Amino acid sequence: MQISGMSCGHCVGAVSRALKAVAGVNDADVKIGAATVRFDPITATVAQLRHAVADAGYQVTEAA
Ligand SMILES: [Cu+2]
Repeated sequence: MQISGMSCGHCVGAVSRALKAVAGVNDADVKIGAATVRFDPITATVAQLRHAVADAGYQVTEAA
């Protein structure tokens, strides 16, 4: 997914923590502006991931 609003390592840590806190997320590889998330689609939804990123203060601009 593409994420806007990230600018430094602090942002990477915040987004990484937020994604990994979602039930069903197995792994989140986060870089500035983007994240690759492996999750169980039965337990977690893209909408939940989007919401977790938003709660952390960033915005998912593209979910793919
Ligand atoms: Cu930052």
